[in-house]
Formats: sequence, C-alpha cells, structure tokens
Amino acid sequence: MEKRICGDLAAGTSRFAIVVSRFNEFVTRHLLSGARDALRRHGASEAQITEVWVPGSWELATAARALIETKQFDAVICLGCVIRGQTSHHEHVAGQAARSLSQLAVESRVPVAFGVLTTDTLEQAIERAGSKAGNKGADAALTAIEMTNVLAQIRALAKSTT
Ligand code: INI
Repeated sequence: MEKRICGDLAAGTSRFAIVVSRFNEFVTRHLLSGARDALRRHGASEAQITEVWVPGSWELATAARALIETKQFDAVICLGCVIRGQTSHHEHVAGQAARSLSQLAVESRVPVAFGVLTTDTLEQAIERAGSKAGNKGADAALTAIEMTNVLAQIRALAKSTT
C-alpha cells in the first residue's frame, strides 16, 4: 500500500522554543511577534512557547543547542536579522548562523527553523518582518509546526514496522 507522509499545521501538544537575536531588535521583535502569533493561531498555548533572547545571530545556535539538550522542546525557531554592512563582518555572521543551525537540525534530529533575515538594506528587512513581503518569523513558526508533525509520523512509521 502506498504511504504518504505530509505534516499538517496543527501545533497539538508540541513544545516550541523561540530563540531571538537582540541585534537589530527593531526588526527581530516583529519576527518574534509574527512567530508567536502563528503558533497561537495554529493551536499552541502560551505554556507551549518558551522565548529566549541572545545578543546576536552568531549566538543563535549555541542557545538552540542548549535548549535541545534539555529535551523539553519538539522544535526550535531561530530568529535574527543580518543587514549588509560596510565590511564583510555580516557575511561571517550570516554564514555561520546558517551553517551551524542547519548542522544542529540534522545532527539533533530536532527541527530548527531558520528565521534569520539576510538583507542588503534595513528597508528590505522591514518588508520581511510583517509588511509587504510577509513575516519570516511567522513562516519559520509554521515550518517548525509542520516539521514536528512530519517527524512524529516518521517515528510512528518506524514503530509500526518494527
Ligand atoms: N548580529 C546580527 O544578528 N546581525 C548583524 O547584522 C550583525 N552584524 O552585522 O554585525 C550581528 N553581529 C553581532 C554578532 O551576531 C555577535 O553577537 C557578535 O559578533 C558577538 O559574538
């Protein structure tokens, strides 16, 4: 019989950690409210959401990993904003954040949603934080919900075939 796994967007009883960067807080606070709003509208209660602030996007993976190690979370949503500067510093921050978060997700097998904006200008960042280009914090939260449901189904499949 054909098997098809597709995660839905119901938060269920999953527990979510949101790690948010204080750097460019003017933007990231809107990503945070988008993420919280999406989680709540998809059924999560306040008690299912833990919010953690870190200094910058560079620090997101360290906090995300520590949260995963507590085994108290089904998914971690990482939010940050890297805006091009006059030196290459922003490239190191953005590249390291992307690499370390993707590696953490694969190695831990816990969904880590990447809600880090990387833009050339502040205007582009604002557009992606709740104005004309949507809210990437909300998108990351929906991805986290969907992935918890995909992984739950894969784990159930493994149990049913052993
Ligand atoms: N952190 C960001 O989240 N966004 C940036 O644009 C940024 N830039 O360009 O400097 C940034 N730097 C701080 C970095 O994340 C660390 O907090 C810092 O280097 C200390 O480790």
